Amino acid sequence: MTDLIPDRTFPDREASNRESLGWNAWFAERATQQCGPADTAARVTSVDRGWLVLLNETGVFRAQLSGNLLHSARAPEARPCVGDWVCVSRSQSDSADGPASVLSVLERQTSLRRKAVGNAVVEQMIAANVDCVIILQSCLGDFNVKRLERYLTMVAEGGAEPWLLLTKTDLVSPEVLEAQIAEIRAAGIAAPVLTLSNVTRDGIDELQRKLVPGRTYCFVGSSGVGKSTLINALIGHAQQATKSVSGSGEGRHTTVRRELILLANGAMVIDNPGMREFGMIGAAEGLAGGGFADIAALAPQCKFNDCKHMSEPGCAVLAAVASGAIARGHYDNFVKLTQESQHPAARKSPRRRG
Ligand SMILES: Nc1nc2c(ncn2[C@@H]2O[C@H](COP(=O)(O)OP(=O)(O)OP(=O)(O)O)[C@@H](O)[C@H]2O)c(=O)[nH]1
Ligand SMILES: [Mg+2]
Ligand SMILES: [Zn+2]
Repeated sequence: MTDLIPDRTFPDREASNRESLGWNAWFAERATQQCGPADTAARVTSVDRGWLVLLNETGVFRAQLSGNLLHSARAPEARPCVGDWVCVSRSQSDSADGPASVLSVLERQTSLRRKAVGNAVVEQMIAANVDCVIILQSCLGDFNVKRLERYLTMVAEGGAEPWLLLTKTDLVSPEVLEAQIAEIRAAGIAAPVLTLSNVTRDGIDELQRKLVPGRTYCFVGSSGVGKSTLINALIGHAQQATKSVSGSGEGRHTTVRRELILLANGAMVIDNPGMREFGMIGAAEGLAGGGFADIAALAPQCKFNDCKHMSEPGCAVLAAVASGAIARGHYDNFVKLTQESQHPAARKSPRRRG
C-alpha cells in the first residue's frame, strides 16, 4: 500500500489553505455540525476499495473508513467518493503516520451520479463537489447529440455546470466540426462548446485559461475520447496512462481509477475511466438482446469498465450470481448468447469464477 499515494496528485505545488482546495462557508457550516472538535476535514482525491487518499492544507495522507462509517453507510452513494470532503480523525490509528480514519462524509454541495435502470435502479457516484463537468466527445466516430443530452441531464440533476468539449479536431474537416456545433445548437443545447486537438494542441490554451484556481472540473466521456491525454497536457508532463495514437484516433480502455489532480495553476481536475453510458449496455450485451437489463444495471458497478462479466476481479454481476440476486441459469444464458454473438463458431463453455 506504500505506493498508493501517487506523486501526480501534487505536480510541483502544495495547497496553502483549504479554500484553495474548494473549501467554502457551506462546508464549514456542515463541518461544525458533523465533525468533532479534534477532527479535521480533508478532500478525497482517490478511492481504492477501503483505502482513500486525502488532501488538505497539511498535505496528502492515507485513510480508511471507520468501522462506524462502514456500518452506517451501506448504500454505495453514502460512501466517500472522489471530491468529497470528509471528517477524519488521526487518533484512531495505531501510529502517528498510520492511516487516518474517515468518520463521516460532509453533505455534498453538488454530485455527479449515474443511474442504471434495470430490475432495480442502481445509482453510482462518479464524483462529488464538482463545479463544472466537462463532457468530452470525439469529433470522429463518437459525436452523438442524443448522448450529449443524456450527459447534460445527469449533470443538471447533480447541480454542476456543464461544458461540452469536442476532441480530435485534427481528424475531421472544419466543415464537419462546424456542422456538429450547429447540430448541438439546433438541439437547443446552450452549454458552452469548446473544441480541441491533443495532437495539434489547438484549443488547449483556451481551455487552460478557462480553468479557475480553487474550482473542480470533472472530465467525462466515452473511453478513448482523449480525457487522460488532455489532462496530461494540462499537467504539462505525461503522468496519466494513455495508449499511443492509433491511425483512426481510436483508443483502448486505459484509465481504471478516478482521481482528483491539483494543477499547477490551482484548478483541480478529475480524470475518469471511460464511461459506460448510464446502464446502457455494451456492444456484446446489446447483441445478446434486451432481456438482460438486470445485468446491464449492475455493469457500472464492475471494477473494470470493459468488464465482460466472465472472470474479471471486482465483477458486480458475478457477485450477484454468487449471492443469488441473479439466477445462475439466467447468467449462463447471458454468457452463451454473448459468446455466440462474438464468435459464432465458438461453443466452448464459459469460464467462471467459483
Ligand atoms: N488524433 C487524435 N488522437 C487523440 C487525441 N486525443 C487523444 N488521442 C488518442 O486517443 C487515444 C485515447 O486517448 P486517452 O486520453 O487514453 O482517452 P481516455 O478518454 O482517457 O480513455 P479512457 O481512459 O479509456 O476513458 C490515445 O491513443 C490518444 O493518443 C486527439 O486530439 N487527436
Ligand atoms: Mg483515460
Ligand atoms: Zn462485470
